[in-house]
Amino acid sequence: MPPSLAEPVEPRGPLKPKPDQRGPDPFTPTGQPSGDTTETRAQGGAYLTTATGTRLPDTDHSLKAGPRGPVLLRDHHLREKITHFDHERIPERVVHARGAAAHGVFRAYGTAANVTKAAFLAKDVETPVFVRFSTVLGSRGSADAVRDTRGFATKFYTSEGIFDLVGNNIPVFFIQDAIKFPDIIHAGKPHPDREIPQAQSAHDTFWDFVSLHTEATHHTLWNMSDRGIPRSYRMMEGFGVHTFRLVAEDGATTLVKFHWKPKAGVHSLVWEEAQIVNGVDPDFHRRDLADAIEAGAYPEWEFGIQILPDTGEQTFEGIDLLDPTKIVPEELAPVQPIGLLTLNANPANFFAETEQVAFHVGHVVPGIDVTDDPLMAGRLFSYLDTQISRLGGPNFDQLPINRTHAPVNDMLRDGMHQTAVHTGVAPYRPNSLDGGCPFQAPGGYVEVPYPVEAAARGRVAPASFDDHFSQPRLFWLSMSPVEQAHIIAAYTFELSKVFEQTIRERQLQVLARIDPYLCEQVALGLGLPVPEGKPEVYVEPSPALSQVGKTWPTKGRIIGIVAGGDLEALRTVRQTVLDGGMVPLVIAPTGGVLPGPGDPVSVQRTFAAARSVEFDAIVVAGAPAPGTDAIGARDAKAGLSGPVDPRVSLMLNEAYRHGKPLGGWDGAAEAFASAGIPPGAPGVVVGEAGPAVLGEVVTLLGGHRVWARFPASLGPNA
Ligand code: HDE
Repeated sequence: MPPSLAEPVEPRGPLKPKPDQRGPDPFTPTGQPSGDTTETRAQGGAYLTTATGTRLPDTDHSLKAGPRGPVLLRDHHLREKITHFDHERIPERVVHARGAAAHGVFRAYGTAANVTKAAFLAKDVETPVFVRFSTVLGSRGSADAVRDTRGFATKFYTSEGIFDLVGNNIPVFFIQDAIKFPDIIHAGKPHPDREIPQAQSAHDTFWDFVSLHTEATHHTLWNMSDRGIPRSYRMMEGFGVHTFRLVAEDGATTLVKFHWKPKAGVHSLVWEEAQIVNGVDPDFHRRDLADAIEAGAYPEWEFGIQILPDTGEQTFEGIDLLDPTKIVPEELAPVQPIGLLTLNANPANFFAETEQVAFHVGHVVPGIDVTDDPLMAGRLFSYLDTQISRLGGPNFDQLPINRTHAPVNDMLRDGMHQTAVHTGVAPYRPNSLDGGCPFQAPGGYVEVPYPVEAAARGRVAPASFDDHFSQPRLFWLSMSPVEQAHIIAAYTFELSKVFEQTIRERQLQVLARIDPYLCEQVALGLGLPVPEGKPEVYVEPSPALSQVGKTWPTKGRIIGIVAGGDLEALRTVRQTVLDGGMVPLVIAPTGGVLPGPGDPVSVQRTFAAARSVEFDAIVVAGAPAPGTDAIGARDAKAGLSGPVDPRVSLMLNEAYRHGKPLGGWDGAAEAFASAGIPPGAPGVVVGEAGPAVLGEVVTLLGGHRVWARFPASLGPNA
């Protein structure tokens, strides 16, 4: 039955959760299945109650001494309602505050079984997961498409306990030692006096720090590349960053780097597009993830490892594996797929799940161990510590989203927000009163007895950590010309927002040590002299780092269809888009259904609400209807003659400049011309009405952008 416009007057039965809102199976705080099979949503019942279940006949009026009299202090319902509201907010995460998450499942291929005994990596084992993506710098309400690193944190609810892989979409970090974390974050956060800019690195304190602290050069270069502005959470790689140590059944150890490879490909926004997105739809990435899952276009990643021998030096081909500012190029150690992650359910409640989920680098399971990377050591302390203040006490592991799916028999007791009702009298060991339980578990988690180097204690770092420039150069040389051009533009933009000239000049000196052409072009853009300095090292590029030049699936991509005269062709194209697993959005002057013969075609976006950034490609299905004024749909008229609506022209112009495939027929050429698109421009398909044009557009979309439209870097390394 369609929902009525009037307020309902009769209660209805409890609401079932939508299929994609089901969280992990309910478990008791001690990890046993709860046996609670009710599937109602909280607040799904018919009648309003207090927090303690007493039914309430009125929640609209405070208890008063008469209609015009004072409100009475004894009104418990008023005080409970307001007090609870007053305490609805908890502190946001100190970093990674802005995020979105989803439930899913991880299925292991079994290909890692020879290097790790972790039960969840054995062949065909399926493990429930919860994944939270995030930006780093912005606060909880900040925009999604800012230039920043993205968090990629995965909670595996394995049969042996929780494994949290708390990674990023960039494989290196700004610092080599955790003691520098407050410094980099203080530099990146808004200025302490005015608390601006929000969620940006384009400001003085950030560039002041990174230009002085050159171990940040590699990560900063990745941020300035297209990786800093992902198209979607679904289209990002993920990295464990640190080197981990795997332990096989026989005790043999291997060093590994963890990778997530998105099935949809690694794609980015272009900078102008990202800026428009942040105004038009600040929730762009959050919406994209939820919409895709709701539509059944489940995002998928392959989990992979680079396998590196566990030699005493903990280096590989001269690369220090304990240095988190270094990658191991895939050409030297290929990423070997070990399983598939599928995100298939949206959270039912943002606060309960996405906000309260608590990751911790120390949550590991038998078969996976950490290394002596000094950045990791600090993280092992920090994540537990931060949850205690953010989630208000030491019992956050009992929150439903954080509960392990393995049985829990700990001897941790009491504390704020304790929800378990522990039985037994002897939470200590040894005991006889509880029959000696819980016993220490044979075969449980044992830290690898890795020898500690005999050396004098000191605030020191290995000499290899002084190399801050070989890998930034490697990254720069691995980029395609168009990616290099984007990097030049990004540095130029960011540094042009820096007020202090000395900081800009200092950063140019850093760029000179990455590449002379990069430095020269940025200096040119800033109108500053090119400093002395040149790269000190020779490195081989790693083609695997480039995002350009490959072909990717188009499933789940969004095709805007501007409605024109030929409804029949529009219907066919719309259906073909759907059949291809993509999302068609029909754009027209007004909402409702398109006027014309045959089955009705619904409009998803009006000219007033549509903006190019929402679409991966646009098809103009004949001459678009002109008939609205530039403000709204009030004066809409049917009819195809007249000038192209300026909002359609703007949409096509932006899509063109952002390298998006375009296609159309019957009058589309005029629409493209109105957008300033030259005839015969690359990636603009004008032809016969219908699927042929669409086919070409989709083929172009497989390459993500029409790269030929971008000015490429013309430097000597191009
Ligand atoms: Fe984090 N980081 N981090 N970080 N981090 C946090 O933990 C920290 C680092 C990462 O979706 C905090 O629960 C230190 C590297 C992600 O809930 C905090 C250091 C990498 C998330 C914290 C690092 C990350 C966080 C804030 C330097 C990639 C979001 C709230 C030693 C490998 C997790 C929280 C989520 C969150 C500390 C560096 C990834 C304060 C001290 C390197 C994805 O504990």
